Amino acid sequence: DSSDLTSVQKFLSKNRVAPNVEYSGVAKGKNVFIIHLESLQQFMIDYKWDGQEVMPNIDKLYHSSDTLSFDNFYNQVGQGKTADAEMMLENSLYGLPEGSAMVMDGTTNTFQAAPAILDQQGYTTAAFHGDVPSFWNRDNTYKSWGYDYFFSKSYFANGNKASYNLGYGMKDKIFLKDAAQYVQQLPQPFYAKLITVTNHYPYIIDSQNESIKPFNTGDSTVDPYVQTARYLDQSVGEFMSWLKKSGLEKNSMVVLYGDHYGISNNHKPAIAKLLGKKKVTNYDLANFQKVPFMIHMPGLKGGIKHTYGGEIDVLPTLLNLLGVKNTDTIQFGSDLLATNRKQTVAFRDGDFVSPTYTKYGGDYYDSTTGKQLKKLTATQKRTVNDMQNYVTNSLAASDKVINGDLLRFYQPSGFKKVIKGAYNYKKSAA
Ligand code: GP9
Ligand code: MN
Repeated sequence: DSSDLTSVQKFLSKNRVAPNVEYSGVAKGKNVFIIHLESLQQFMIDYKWDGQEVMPNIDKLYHSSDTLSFDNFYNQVGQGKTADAEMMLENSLYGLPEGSAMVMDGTTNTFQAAPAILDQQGYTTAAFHGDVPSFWNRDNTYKSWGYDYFFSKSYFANGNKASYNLGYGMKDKIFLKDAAQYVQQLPQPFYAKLITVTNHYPYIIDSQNESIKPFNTGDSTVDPYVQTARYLDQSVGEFMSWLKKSGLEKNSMVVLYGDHYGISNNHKPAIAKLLGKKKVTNYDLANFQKVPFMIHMPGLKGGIKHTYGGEIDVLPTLLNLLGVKNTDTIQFGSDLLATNRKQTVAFRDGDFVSPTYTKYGGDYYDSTTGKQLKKLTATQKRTVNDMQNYVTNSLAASDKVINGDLLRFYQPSGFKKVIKGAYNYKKSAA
């Protein structure tokens, strides 16, 4: 009930961090692109294989002086995978300990999500995905989040041709090219989310798009990952050139993120080979949960930032850049550019990473050396306990918000409740 909301608010106000004022509003009024890089992991940045740079386009963006890049940014998903990533990115709420919140609560719950917040700032909002709209219950959840438009497969002229599809939907290059046609017609400023799919297990690539050899770990689940990652990189490269050519780049902020690991912890020998190690520890596996996170905008004061953060922190970061007031929202992350961030990053199972200590698979490590701490000193114990409490309480409070549908009792000042019935994503007959 609403007394649960009071305890959540207490927790949040105790942990609230002021955003970086130097960056406040630098992207005010810009179009926003959220480019979801399916299963893309941070270790692939600057990775060389087969005598080549695997992802030259994404690497170039990563190192651009107009890009804010983060090299300690973690995926924090649970069983909901992509859906958990979307939930965190656009609501700063964690996915649930089991199942997918988008599926279980996306239709009925009240949310105060990025599309609704920006819609109320005069933005047009649209999501794009080259598969059926029901996957992860997106068609219902997006209404609750206030998306004006949801362009799924049936909207694309090429969407249903077998040769234009691979794995989970339309091939990324075709999808992004077709989506651009719609993007171009959106009234500005707009917020557009583009969800790629080709770099998804089992990493199927067709011969005409093969441009690099598979890895040679001998693990057939892992080896083709590099081929679809290369394809994703080319797709992003083509999209970015279109953006420049169209003239949209100069008034847009482009956010790119990897949603979760592509190579799961069930493939330790292969992971060791890819990282050039004899064996992987739980510390290596914790590091392996890093995913790319980049914000690109002409004129942005960029650079590679080392702050520890994750998907939960994206929305507060973006709202600060966009100059949108964000002082009384129910959000569990904090601005990645804030100077006094907590930097304890929660994994969905209660493990965590931080600049000092890492807990993964129940083991503790010194984050700076990677050395396992088999026995903690009293001081270490205290620090680690504080971190654990923060992580446990944060996850529990977020779960309370979703399980209790607590946002129905709350409205940030100036925020208008989303009317789900106002949205209809069905393609009307031509
Ligand atoms: C399907 C795609 C994949 O629509 O988003 O979801 P995932 O399996 O990565 O959660
Ligand atoms: Mn995914």
